[in-house]
Amino acid sequence: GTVSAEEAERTFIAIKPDGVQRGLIADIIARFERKGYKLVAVKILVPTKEFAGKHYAEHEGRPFFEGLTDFLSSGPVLAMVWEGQGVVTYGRKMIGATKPLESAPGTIRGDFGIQVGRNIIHGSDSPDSAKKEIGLWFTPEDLVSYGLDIHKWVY
Ligand code: FUP
Repeated sequence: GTVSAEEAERTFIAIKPDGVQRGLIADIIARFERKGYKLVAVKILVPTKEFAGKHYAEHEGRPFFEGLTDFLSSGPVLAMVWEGQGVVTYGRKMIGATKPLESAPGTIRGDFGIQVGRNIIHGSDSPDSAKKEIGLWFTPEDLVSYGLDIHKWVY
């Protein structure tokens, strides 16, 4: 069935500098794409440390905050918005637990990571944080509205 762009569920996904440097962009995008989710915004950028602090504002004051924001601003990040039913919760399932050694095999962090400070990818943890994070990283005009119809483009 179809869902209007206004009511479509969206999540913010970012491949962190370790994931970009390790050449995992295509693998990670492929997982979301094959699941059936739709990529509606994407860009690559090096966030400033201040911007990284805004993204992780809820962790300000925690002992790992400095290291975390240094890390996120240390190189290119691939920022994306993915759309589809259940994409916030199921996206988190595909990503795996925060600590890679506690995330299941078959998840992104489970398959590729070892340390919590190098856990490859970020995904919004609720529809509310998805809204906030999409608004922080993208403008409304960045989000592309389109239908997916394979047959129309093959024939
Ligand atoms: P997640 O939503 O799975 O990315 O996890 P959190 O929001 O709890 O943590 C955000 C980021 O902080 C994690 F990706 C990694 C980092 N972190 C640490 O480095 N040490 C910790 O003890 C907890 C989190």
